[in-house]
Amino acid sequence: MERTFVIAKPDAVQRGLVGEIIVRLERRGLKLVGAKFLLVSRELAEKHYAVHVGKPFYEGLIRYITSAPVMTMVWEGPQAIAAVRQTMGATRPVEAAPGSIRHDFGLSVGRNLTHASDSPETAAFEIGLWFTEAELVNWQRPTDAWIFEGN
Ligand code: D4T
Repeated sequence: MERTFVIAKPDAVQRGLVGEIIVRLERRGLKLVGAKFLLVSRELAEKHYAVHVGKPFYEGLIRYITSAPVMTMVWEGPQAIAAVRQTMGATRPVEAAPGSIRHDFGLSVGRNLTHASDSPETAAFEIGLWFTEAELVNWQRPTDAWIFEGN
């Protein structure tokens, strides 16, 4: 079973889309194992976006993610990383597939509503950065056998 890290970014919170994002991931069959609503510090934002230091959009990205509260989450499921990125859609909303969150609710890359880990290494790093082990919940769902093959 794979875990991935998700942020409903400030624009998603301000626009009242946190519930919509959660509904879509729940409906897909993914399982929520951690959640935290917070205002992101510059220090945490810089650690999260360290790979983008020096890029033209870096300062704007840090300003955006620290501008208002975010909802951070950890979701679990088979191939959760790929599944969640598919549900989010491509980074640029106008390139995101119809039916994806970024397509259905977004227009600008700098206001693309969500973040989701893009590889197992990134997921491990990001979950460790944003959550402690004690904040993640291992729990059983009776419906898992109807969603996860081989369960
Ligand atoms: P995140 O990291 O938010 O899930 O986005 P992606 O994984 O889909 O995209 P990314 O790492 O390439 O970009 C991180 C973040 O930077 C913003 N961005 C990106 C931007 O404002 N302008 C740009 O030109 C690019 C490439 C959007 C997402």
